Amino acid sequence: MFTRRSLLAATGGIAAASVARSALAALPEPAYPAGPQTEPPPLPPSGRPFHPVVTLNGWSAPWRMNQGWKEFHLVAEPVVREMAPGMKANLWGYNGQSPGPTIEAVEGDRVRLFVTNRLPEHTTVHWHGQILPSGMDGVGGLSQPQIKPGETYVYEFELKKSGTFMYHPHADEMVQMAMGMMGFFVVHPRDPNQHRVDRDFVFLINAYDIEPGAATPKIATMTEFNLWSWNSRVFPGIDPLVVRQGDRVRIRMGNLTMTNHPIHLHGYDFAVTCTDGGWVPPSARWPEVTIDMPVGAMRAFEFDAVNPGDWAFHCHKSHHTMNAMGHDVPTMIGVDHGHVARRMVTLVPDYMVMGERGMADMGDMEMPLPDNTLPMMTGRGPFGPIEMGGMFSVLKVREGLARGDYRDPGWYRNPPGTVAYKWKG
Ligand SMILES: [Cu+2]
Repeated sequence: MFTRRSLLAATGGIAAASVARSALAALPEPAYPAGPQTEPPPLPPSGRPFHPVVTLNGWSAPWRMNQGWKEFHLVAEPVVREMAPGMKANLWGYNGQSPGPTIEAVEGDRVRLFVTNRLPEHTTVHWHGQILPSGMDGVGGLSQPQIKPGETYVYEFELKKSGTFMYHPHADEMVQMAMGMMGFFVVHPRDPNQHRVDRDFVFLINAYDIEPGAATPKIATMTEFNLWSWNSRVFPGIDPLVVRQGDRVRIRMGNLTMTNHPIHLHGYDFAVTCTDGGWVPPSARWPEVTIDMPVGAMRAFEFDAVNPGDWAFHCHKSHHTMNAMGHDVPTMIGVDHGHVARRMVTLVPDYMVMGERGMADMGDMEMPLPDNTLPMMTGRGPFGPIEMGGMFSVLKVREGLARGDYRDPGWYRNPPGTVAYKWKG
């Protein structure tokens, strides 16, 4: 799980922003992820200590220390992302994946971020939420020239505050964000015991419009997306959030879609503790069970995982927990088209009637699908079909897990007498 294919960057033309030429003699190697699974992060190999985050279906970028600078290398390039088993998308991302790797550093670190452009068009990187010099803010045309294909640019700044941030292009944004270019950026407190939690999960909320059977997103779509994803994965491709009972848990999210998402956690109430503007003072934290994620914003919430079980965790917009194909279905509830179906079958042997009693049948149906798409309602749990897709996962709270164990423990075994049951009169 910790092995990563490391590929050497072909160094393109190098344009230095404000860095000594000697520092650019050799670029840091950009590491690549092993796959679309969640990679539990190793402890920081160098630099100041911190408690690393877990990127859902993702990973954290390695770095090297160079004369007091913490150096990262992002390569912007086309990638293939498996959104769930059975469907792959042609996206743009960083270091072989969309989203790119999570950048983790510590308040006070001086970071040097090399960005190599291997896209067919120019790009930049904006460091959303960071307090930095205007010329490092990454807005193409405004704060710097765009990075042309083949060029490498350098961003250098000191991390002024800890918190929850992200990065994304500020060049041809509509296209580059619709294609999946984004990544998480966590700045840990200088004191590792400040804001300390036991498990700290991060993901970006994103969305794509990919026709069933196609693989490349439609980049001009404004609101009618058909794949609602977390870290460019959809249920049942989103890993569960595995937690040891009693742990203090933090979940951090950023929203880079074109609409808000009310993210709902079952089984718990939680406190909103951080935004991309900073930490919420304890006296100002507010309780929720659903947190609305505004567009272009980040939120973190925390809870003590005292209640064991399998707890649904999802967007509360019901179209966002469905995959492609579910959005243009006509309403057939109450329509008796039995005799139409009998006639149709004589003409079209595979003709199928759907939806006259609702659509729950579809969650348990083997339907022929075009290549490279996903059923709109899918997933199986211990009691049957879960009938979900898109932005849905499960928080799995279990007794007695080891500290660093994030492996899926399977389904929860409910104690006797604690499951809803059928009334037999
Ligand atoms: Cu949503």
